[in-house]
Amino acid sequence: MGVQMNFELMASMMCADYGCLRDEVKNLDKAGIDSFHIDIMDGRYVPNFAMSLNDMRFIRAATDKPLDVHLMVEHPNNTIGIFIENLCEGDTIYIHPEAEYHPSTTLQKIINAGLTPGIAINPGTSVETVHEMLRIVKKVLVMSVNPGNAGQMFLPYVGNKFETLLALKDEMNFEVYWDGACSADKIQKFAPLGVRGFVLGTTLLFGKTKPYAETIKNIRAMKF
Ligand code: S6P
Ligand code: MG
Repeated sequence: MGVQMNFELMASMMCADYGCLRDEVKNLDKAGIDSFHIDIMDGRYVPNFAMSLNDMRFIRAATDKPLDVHLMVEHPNNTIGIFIENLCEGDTIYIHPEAEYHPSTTLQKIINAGLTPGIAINPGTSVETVHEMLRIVKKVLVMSVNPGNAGQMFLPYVGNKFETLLALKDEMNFEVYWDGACSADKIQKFAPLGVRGFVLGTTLLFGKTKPYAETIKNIRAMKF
């Protein structure tokens, strides 16, 4: 007998078709996506530019579902205000702790604004170096690829980090999320272990082989 698993699915909007962004948002919304993952890059912290503030604002206005904003920028403390003022309660901002001298100050600004604070952890960053921040964040986004691009290969050594974080999450009151090369077999394995949500990019959602509604329905119908 299968067990009903309760997990969230986020759409990685850097993989969407910008020729028809409004339709993309509408279709994903109707297909039952839980939130929209917004990858903001500055060309310095990562060697790429993905989405911008304007893309984020457009999507914020085009849906009532939460946004999940992943800042891959140097010194987010300098610009956090412009993201905060364009988001609302229920939205999450993740920062990369190694991109800031005092990441807990930036996280405090997110908390004070009534948004959900999160940190994103790179494949090469160990949990030990961010341990104290686990006390103040609500979400931890584990990067299972190096940040900067969609369509990369899963890095198997990241698996151990999920185990470490899952063992701490109840005591320290945060949830664990997956970002990068997320395939159905990863959801099948990690949802039952307690990973709360998965960012779907080119691997599972935007390959364009099936309508979004069918892909999402198939994932939710998986047997655990
Ligand atoms: C990577 C970014 C991610 C990607 C996601 C795409 O820097 O943070 O959110 O958009 O990994 O998924 P996929 O399946 O193409 O790896
Ligand atoms: Mg991301």
